[in-house]
Amino acid sequence: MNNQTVADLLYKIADLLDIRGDNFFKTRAYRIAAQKIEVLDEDIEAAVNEKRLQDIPGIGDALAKKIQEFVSTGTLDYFERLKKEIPEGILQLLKIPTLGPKKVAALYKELGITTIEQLRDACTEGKLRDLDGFGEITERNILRGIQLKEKTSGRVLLNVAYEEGRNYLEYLKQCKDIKQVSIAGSLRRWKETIGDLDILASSDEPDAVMSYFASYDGVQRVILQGSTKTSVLLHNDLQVDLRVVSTKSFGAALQYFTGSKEHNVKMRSLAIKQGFKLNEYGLFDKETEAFLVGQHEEEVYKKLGLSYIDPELRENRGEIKAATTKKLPTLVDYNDIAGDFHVHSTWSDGADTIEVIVQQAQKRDYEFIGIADHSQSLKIAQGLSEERVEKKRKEIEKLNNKYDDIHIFCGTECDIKSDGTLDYSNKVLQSFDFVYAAVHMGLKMDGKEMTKRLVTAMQNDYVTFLAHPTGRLIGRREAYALDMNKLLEAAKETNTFLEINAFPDRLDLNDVHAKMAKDRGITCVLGTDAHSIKNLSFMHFGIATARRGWLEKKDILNTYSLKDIKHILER
Ligand code: DGT
Ligand code: CA
Ligand code: CA
Repeated sequence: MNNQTVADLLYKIADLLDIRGDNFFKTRAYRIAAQKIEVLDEDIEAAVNEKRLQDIPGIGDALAKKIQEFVSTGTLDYFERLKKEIPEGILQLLKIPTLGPKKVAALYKELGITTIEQLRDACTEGKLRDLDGFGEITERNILRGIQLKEKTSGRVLLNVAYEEGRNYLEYLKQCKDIKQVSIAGSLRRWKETIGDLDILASSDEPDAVMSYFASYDGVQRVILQGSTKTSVLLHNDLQVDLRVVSTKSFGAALQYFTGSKEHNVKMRSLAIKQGFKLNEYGLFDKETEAFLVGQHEEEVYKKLGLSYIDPELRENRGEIKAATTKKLPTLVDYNDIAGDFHVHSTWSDGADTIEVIVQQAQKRDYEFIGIADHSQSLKIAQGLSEERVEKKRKEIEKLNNKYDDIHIFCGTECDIKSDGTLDYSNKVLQSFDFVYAAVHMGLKMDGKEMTKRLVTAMQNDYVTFLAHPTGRLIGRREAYALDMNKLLEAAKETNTFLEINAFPDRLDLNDVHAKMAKDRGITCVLGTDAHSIKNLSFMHFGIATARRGWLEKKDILNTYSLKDIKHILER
């Protein structure tokens, strides 16, 4: 056992004691000892064996006894007991700037929060502001802290990981020693940012597979190479982990390595309750250790009495309970989308003409496409004057006559001014088939004002959709500190469809908000915010976000028949 491991343990104990509220001198003693051991220039095991621990300044009898126990047995009873009182996972919360032990303790005791995911959800849902010593500002600071942490810990946007993953998978599929291969981890769950890429394969020749994996063109260096796990770093510094298992275990391993960790923890305890043991090798009988299932993921869920849970739902947000009672939603499918409402053309700041966009939409088998260019005040994006709106409408009319197997909706992404009024007169707004209201300027206002601004905009009779409602840009700009409940209430009241913007750095509404909208009976609308035809392919990130928010077909306007959409928009 090396010195750092011992030091780390002592630091952990100090943190846990801090959270428990123990006195300062006690926790300080652990930290001082940890520091001394970190810089010790001999092996701690030697000091233990020769009973010289107490010679190290800062280590008294009690600590020496604990260190000795840990070094000789590999565990420490005191630490194990402490972890029963306060879950160890909670320690990662301390790494978020602005969160000290007192706050972490309150989050745990009042809301049962033990992970960053839960904390993010609680902040997003506005659950912290009512706790003693917290407020809306704390929520915002915590969200900022989490974002900052993700940024600095090198997470990439979903689309970047998606591209890399797809290419790597294509390459692996050509390996003759691989029987099955799949993406796992957060990418399989379509999370909005990805820490590292996880791939799972089955094979009888793991070493050959690992060598093939490490020889991929995009590899910058091999971090570690073993026969069950190999990790490489790609040229863009994205880490990729490959695990190789036997065919018999492929399903159980896929379940395990897809995560999320929180989902898995629940799954394992459910298995234990039913007399099973679940791990990455399979589902076993707890008593006899006999292998029961493991080849197919579906079998694992089935054996535990659950309906199959789609990877996008595996975030421990109630999916396991819903799967026991057969109440899981039938998620919107990646093929259910009949068109895209949010596309910019050369009329404003898009790169392609409407006709080129239409042809590309046909290739995607869309039944309709919505052209939503910017409004007049947005000069940097060549927003359209009222006269140009008219000309654009004429062009769309012509194209609608020319192409009869696709319908083109003439829309706009109209700016919402600071006071909530819109950038076009009602007369002009009325001339569009649909109106996205959107904020692009004057972002510096507090949450209350911004909520009012958006609500006022939705109250305009001609506004049909609210574009990227929270304004966040992942890793670059935080969401407005909106009163989400008020916003949703207003959307419901005014029959406004809320956008799930599919552009990878927006994904706005996010999964949690999308679910809140669904739960209130609000219909969402998907748009890619494409500024070139290439961006039309972002749609699947929007669908994934909808699926992560438990949305079904009926919850998304883009899945309706063209006839129904026209009817709804005419209202
Ligand atoms: P990421 O990479 O941060 O975007 O998120 P994930 O979910 O891909 O996490 P990662 O790469 O650390 O691990 C991949 C999966 O492996 C994870 O979702 C669940 C499983 N896993 C990893 N470590 C543990 C663990 O300590 N316990 C359990 N139950 N599952 C784990
Ligand atoms: Ca991962
Ligand atoms: Ca990983």
